[in-house]
Amino acid sequence: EKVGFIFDLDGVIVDTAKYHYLAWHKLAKELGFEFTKEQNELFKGVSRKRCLEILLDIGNISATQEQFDTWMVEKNVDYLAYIEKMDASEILPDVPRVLEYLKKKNVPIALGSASKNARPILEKVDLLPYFDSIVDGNSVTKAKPDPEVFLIAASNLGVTASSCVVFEDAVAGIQAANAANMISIGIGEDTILNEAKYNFKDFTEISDEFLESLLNKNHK
Ligand code: G16
Ligand code: MG
Repeated sequence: EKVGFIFDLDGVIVDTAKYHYLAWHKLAKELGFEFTKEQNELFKGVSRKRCLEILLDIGNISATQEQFDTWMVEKNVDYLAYIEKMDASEILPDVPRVLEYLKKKNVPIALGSASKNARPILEKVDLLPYFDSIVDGNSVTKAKPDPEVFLIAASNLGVTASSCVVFEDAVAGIQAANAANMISIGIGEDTILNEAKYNFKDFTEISDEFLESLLNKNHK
């Protein structure tokens, strides 16, 4: 039984959360309130639409559909201005080593992200060629913690769900991976990602031996 690997984007491959934050912060300011870094934690792995709903809740602001749509566009335009300036130096530590290791072993690799900007970001940082399938915010109808994004990725890779390994930095993402019956690996704070099967601070802590054990399914 072939093993497949699925990577989340924001917080796993690149730290775009800081750019999402700057764009949301600017919008909040225009609407007359402060949006904090702590509040930004709630936005990780969450769709753009849901983020704006939460933001308006925080600011206690009600919007017409037209205003809502305008603000969605405005936030994304600001976000894309940051993305435009990204390059390979923004790839998180040891991500290329892990991707290279898996590629050498002919392991199928997918992206499983909530972002509608996933493809241009991978292009910007020169990682697009590593991915056999990209499942992003344009291809799913149900957001994490629903397992849909990862189940589509598994099916695109031709791998059964239980033979997939998922790297995630968001609680909702770990829950989605678990709901899909996949091996969930938390990247970040183990106290926050305590539902994950394994936890690592970042990819520098993930050895080739550990990757090999995942491929051979002899990890515990
Ligand atoms: C990412 C971020 C979220 C963001 C979402 C949608 O998810 O973590 O904060 O709201 O994508 O992004 P966009 O506005 O580009 O469509 P992931 O799943 O890559 O961590
Ligand atoms: Mg993420």
